[in-house]
Amino acid sequence: MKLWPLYAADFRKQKMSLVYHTGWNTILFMMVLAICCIVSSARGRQSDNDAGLIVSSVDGQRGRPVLNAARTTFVADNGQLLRGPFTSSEWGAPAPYDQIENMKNLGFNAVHLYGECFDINYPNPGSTAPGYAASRIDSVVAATRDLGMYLVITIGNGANNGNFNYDYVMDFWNFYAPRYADETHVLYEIQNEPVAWGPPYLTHNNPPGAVPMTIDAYNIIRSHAPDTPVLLFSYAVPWGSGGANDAMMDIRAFNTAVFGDENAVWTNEAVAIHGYSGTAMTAQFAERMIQYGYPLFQTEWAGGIWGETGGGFELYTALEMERLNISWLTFQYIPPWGVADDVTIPRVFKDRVERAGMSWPPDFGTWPEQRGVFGNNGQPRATTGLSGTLRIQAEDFDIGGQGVAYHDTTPFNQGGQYRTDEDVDIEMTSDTGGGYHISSTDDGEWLEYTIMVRDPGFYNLRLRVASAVTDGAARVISYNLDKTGIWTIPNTGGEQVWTTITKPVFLEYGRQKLRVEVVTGGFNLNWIELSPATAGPLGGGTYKLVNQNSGLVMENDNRSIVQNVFADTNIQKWNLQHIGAGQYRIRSAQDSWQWDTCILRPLGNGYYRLTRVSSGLDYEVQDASMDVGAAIASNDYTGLASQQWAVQAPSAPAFPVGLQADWASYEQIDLSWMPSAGAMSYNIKRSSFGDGPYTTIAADVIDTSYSDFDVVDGQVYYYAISANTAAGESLNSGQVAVLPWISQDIGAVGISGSTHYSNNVFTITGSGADIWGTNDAFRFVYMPVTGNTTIIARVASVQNTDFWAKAGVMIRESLNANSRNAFIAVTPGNGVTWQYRSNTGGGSNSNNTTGLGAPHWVRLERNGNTFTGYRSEDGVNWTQQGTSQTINMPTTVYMGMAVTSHNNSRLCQAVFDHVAAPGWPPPLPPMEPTDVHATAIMAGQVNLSWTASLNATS
Ligand SMILES: [Ca+2]
Ligand SMILES: [Ca+2]
Ligand SMILES: [Ca+2]
Repeated sequence: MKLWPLYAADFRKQKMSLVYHTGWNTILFMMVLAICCIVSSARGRQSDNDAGLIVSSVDGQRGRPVLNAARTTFVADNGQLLRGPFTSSEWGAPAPYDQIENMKNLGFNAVHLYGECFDINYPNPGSTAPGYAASRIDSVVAATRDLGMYLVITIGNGANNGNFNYDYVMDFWNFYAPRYADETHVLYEIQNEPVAWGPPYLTHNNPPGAVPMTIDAYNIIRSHAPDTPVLLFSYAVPWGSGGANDAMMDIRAFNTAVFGDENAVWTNEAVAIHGYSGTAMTAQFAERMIQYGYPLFQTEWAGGIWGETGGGFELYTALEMERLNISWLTFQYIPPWGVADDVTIPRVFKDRVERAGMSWPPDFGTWPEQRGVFGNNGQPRATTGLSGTLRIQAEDFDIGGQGVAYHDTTPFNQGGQYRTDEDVDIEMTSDTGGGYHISSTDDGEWLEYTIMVRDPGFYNLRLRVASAVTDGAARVISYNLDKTGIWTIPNTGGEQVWTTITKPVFLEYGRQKLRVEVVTGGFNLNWIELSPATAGPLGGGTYKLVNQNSGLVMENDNRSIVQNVFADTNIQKWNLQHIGAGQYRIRSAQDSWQWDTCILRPLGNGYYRLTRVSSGLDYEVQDASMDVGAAIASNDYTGLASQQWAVQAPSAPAFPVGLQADWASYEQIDLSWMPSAGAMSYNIKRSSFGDGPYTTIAADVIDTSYSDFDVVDGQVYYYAISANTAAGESLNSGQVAVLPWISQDIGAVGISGSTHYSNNVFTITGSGADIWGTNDAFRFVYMPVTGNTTIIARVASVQNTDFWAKAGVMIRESLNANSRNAFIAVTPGNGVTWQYRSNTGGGSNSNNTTGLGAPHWVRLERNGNTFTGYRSEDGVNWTQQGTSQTINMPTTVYMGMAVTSHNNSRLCQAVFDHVAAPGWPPPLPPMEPTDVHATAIMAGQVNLSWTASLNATS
């Protein structure tokens, strides 16, 4: 079994195999390991005695990286791959020592440094000469040396990407090659992306001479630093196996010039590659280069993740580099600054690795978890197209042991079958097909399976179960999301009487851990199946796609998509064909042009999300425009009406749009809307709960406005309206929530902000220069509150309009810009900040913790005149941010959520959920009662009983 192909060093293999192949003993062994770590502060990296230990103390300088035996890459002195994020000293101070040290906690042992950026005019008089960042580079060399990490130094491109300056490169290496020649932890990478594209550089004219430059720079480095590993070429776009053939032209030219032999075998060199031809092409390039015998080093790539516009760590290239045994440096930066994403933000890096069950043996610390796939050559079991079924045997749970791949409450495998060194209980099964099943399930146990979902969408999830108990229950989690809720396991009439239970689930694209939780045990589990839904939520046919916000339809405008007034023309109609898993091909009724493939995701209110299969992003009308001709684009889904679509027969009546509703007084809510095409009258509907069920409070209203007098101050009301037309009643309009919260801009904002509320999620936009100094400018969603109070919210996201954009919870004395206030906020680039203005019109003070980012919880408490801010990763464990402040405020203050873009020409969008404040959240709708029993007692009397339902008050 090739589980961990990365251990080049035998000592490590032995130790790690102990970890993997023991169940109960794992924890004990890890404890012993931990104790060893504590007592061994100085460890000889080159010695075999303790090199397998996981150490997080300062270690001192590492030995030279060497090419591994398989000649795939440079590895550390203990055989580990080099892995790291980047920092830059091109324009200012690089990451400081403590931030570099923190990288060890993220599983890294290396740093990529863009040391200087070349001056395109060098050596013209007045241009910047190499050496300008020497003291900054020295600091990173020293920090990585002391921390026992490796460092790859290169020349960055600044504003001249895909270019190089020959004189600068030569003078740079004449300056720096001798400077760090004796630093055994340093590698040199000649020049970042000297050409915008991939190989062969020999034939590139723009700029020409990248191969001669490489040859000359290499000779300079070698003349000063004979033992330092050198990375060559730094191809931005490796471009598959053909690219590898082209790269061989460059390599042969290099070899001939440097070694006098075009087939020279490298001993201290590797080809640097970036990932900008995509995962598959990059991997194909690497495989071919390895066949040619030339080692590689991945020194830059970045990408998105399914369902997110943001960048961040792109898993799949990293997984390919791990599979191919190639060291990698990802394009996420070490705080405090950089040009991509902060690697310490969990959403950017750590969460992605964990969600995917990705693992590697860290040089330091205890993360990532040591886990892997059982069997299947160590590769995740993958869904097989839009019609095939993936069956995962329950007994093939992941490798990693107790607390990592599973939780089991009893020592040893009580069934004694199949995997006898694990604690999970496994028996032979009597079920069809034989094999084994999981037995002795107990409350709270769980099992994990790393899977690969190649086709996102709707699946039928099946569990093969047998149970002699009536109250068995499970829950299935994947992509870190609850897919099933609590799922009752029926009593099948015996522990060997098997049945299959099914639930429809939505699965995101990609590698993910699928976890089966035992909510209430007592059942047996043989296998788990995933098959794509064979029918979609809508039948195939011709539809119009109508935006909920604008009421306008998608139109094929010469193969770009815009919104327009529906005029029943073919360019406004679309043929939808279900191809499996809820995925639909969408073709224009005009010319059959296939516009896209989308998953139709019903929202329960008659509308759909149109989620692109390729990206996971959702179609929306750009900027929520109401204008004819506005573009249709895809973006992160935040629940806005402009992202919700009616998929309707062309003849369906138009639904009303433009519904507005707000308090007119404490006893009156006024509604108004735009007249809709074909409407003869309107029906007014209201609910106390989001998305209904609605009660029609007025029917056949002729006007386009209405006043609701049957309301009570302090409650939340949801309204929707429908139109009555000759063709019948329309779909309900989008819903409007009337909240006890008030939303307004504070101070001098450049653009007016907005607040949208749906399903307990607030989407708030705000502009404004800042909440800081003597005056604030932002969007505030608030309520007046009297006395001691607390507000809690999770900042689910905050748009990066500036590293100092802010989204958080605030208490302020007044609605004036210069008001006293206390504020705890999440920023895109500066972590969580606690700040306050103690005097009206006075300055502001703050205390921030970097390395944190949305999603993150914030809490603000008032106790008398003492204000305290807290932050939390999970809403359970809270850490005070900064110190409590005494601020004189009146008994009644304004409390709520605040968003500033820190950029007056832009709106910053922030999403808040889990908001808790006095009287908020409003009560949930009661669930239907269950288990209703009627018992005849005597003539004239029947007794009824039922199970109390969630949230019911009577
Ligand atoms: Ca057990
Ligand atoms: Ca068990
Ligand atoms: Ca089985």
